[in-house]
Amino acid sequence: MADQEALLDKIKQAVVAGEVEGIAELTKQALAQGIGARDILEQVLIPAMDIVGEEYERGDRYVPEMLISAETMKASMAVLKPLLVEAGKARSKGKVVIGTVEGDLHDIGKNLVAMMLEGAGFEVINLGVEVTAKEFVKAAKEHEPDIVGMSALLTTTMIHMPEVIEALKQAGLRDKVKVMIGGAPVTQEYADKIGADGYAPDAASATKLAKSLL
Ligand code: B1M
Repeated sequence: MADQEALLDKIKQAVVAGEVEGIAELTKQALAQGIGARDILEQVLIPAMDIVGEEYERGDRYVPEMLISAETMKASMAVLKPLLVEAGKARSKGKVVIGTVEGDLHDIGKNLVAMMLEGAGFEVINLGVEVTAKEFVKAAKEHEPDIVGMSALLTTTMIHMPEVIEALKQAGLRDKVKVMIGGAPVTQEYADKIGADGYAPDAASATKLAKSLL
């Protein structure tokens, strides 16, 4: 038990310090010790990114250091992904087109949401980052999803969410898809204000929300 705690702490410190090399191995060790993929994610990786964010906010860390921590988290998540996806596997529940909005490079949370949705049996088309309203509409036409999901981590980029909703309206697609949004600065109040169909604060509730929207 103490060994497991020490290992989890090592993973957390590695993410905070941005030690990409060795993180996959540490993650595999944790899994081999019987620690669940979801526990590693929720008890270690996400709190590590919170520490990184707080340090950045205090001015104790610069953007490149924030990036290297993000890369470290991604390397750990790559090991966890098959397990997280497998954990909730069921047959296709519907199709989701998801992306981070225009001007926004943050993709860890969005990828996590995509991963959890896949695990819950959704087909997910991940458009990546800095997705413009035009690109969301193009993807909605091409893939005919049940849900369009948008993520934003910046107060300066969440303002693109209503633009996407408007563009879907203009393209005559708004009635054909549900829109769900999320990301740290986004709230239920904001979702209501811009006319989104739903908001989720984290990846687990995003999956619940997606199911309920259909
Ligand atoms: Co940036 N960054 N960053 N950053 N960064 C934040 C977001 C910030 C809060 C840090 C801080 O000041 N404390 C701050 C935003 C302030 C604000 O607007 N309120 C900030 C800033 C300012 C910036 C820059 C402007 C810095 C600069 O250049 N001066 C810059 C902007 C670049 C750009 O996007 N144009 C920038 C850059 C970066 C990096 C590129 C270095 C890197 C991102 C790398 C990457 O993602 N590939 C980065 C990082 C890593 C962070 C922090 C530290 C961590 C974000 C993260 O991955 N969290 C972040 C501080 C923080 O959040 N603690 C910060 C972990 C992730 C699992 O959580 O993304 O919230 P999250 O996702 C959650 C939920 O939000 C939700 O579920 C997810 C899983 O539970 N969710 C959804 C997310 N999307 C959803 C969609 C849904 C439903 C739920 O439905 C569709």
